[in-house]
Amino acid sequence: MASHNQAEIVLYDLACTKGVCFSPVVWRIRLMLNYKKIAYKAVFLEFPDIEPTLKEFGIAPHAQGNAYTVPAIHHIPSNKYIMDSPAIAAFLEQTYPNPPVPLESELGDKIRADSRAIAAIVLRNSLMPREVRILAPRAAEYFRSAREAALGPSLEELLPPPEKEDEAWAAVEEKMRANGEMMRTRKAEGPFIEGAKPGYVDFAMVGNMQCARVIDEGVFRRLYRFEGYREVYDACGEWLERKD
Ligand SMILES: N[C@@H](CCC(=O)N[C@@H](CS)C(=O)NCC(=O)O)C(=O)O
Repeated sequence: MASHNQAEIVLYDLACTKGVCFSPVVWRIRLMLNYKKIAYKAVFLEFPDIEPTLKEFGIAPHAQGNAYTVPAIHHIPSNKYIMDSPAIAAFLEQTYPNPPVPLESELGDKIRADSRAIAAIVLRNSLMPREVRILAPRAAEYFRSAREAALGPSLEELLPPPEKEDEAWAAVEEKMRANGEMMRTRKAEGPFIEGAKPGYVDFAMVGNMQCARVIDEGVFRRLYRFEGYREVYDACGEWLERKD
């Protein structure tokens, strides 16, 4: 792996008190950087510092939603700043085409859409109230007020008591199993969604799992126990090693 000193890319990441990457969206890009062995260094930003930092670079805000988000990158050789994971992924694929990371997958899109439809709420309720516990005080305050304003209940109210949380996961069990099985469609060719080689969709699914893992090992295990989820996660293990 190329050293941090010769970085061609500065990756703007989301800080947590564990000092490692945990944002699911940043993980997609990290997995791509690690897989392609691109030399990069990461700068961790606390939630309230994302906007002022990225604005200062002259990056145009998003038209909708939060104006500034991570991941963002500075590509040093071309002096380009890019925000938004799809734009960053497309840039990396064009600039560093080997090894290739296919950005499109019809099968993968179906798996991701189904996974969101099945588990988004249960996963959110398990993760969001725990996420606040790994943020530094200023970031935790920002996160809490933004999320509570958007959702209504307090973060603590979102987290069900243990038996209710088990029930909520049990209610999506069958559908999650079928979703995981779909990830094994090309198992004869290899462990990834499209078979032998990873694509962006594998990195998106594994990024979500790694986010869960950093926040709470127990929530991660609720995903990892499904066949398909487990194989893809394990097959990406090498590119999950660098987290800082
Ligand atoms: N569409 C963006 C979404 C990225 C995103 O939502 N990032 C979160 C961190 S996981 C963020 O930066 N939030 C800023 C905030 O909440 O103010 C992408 O794909 O890059």
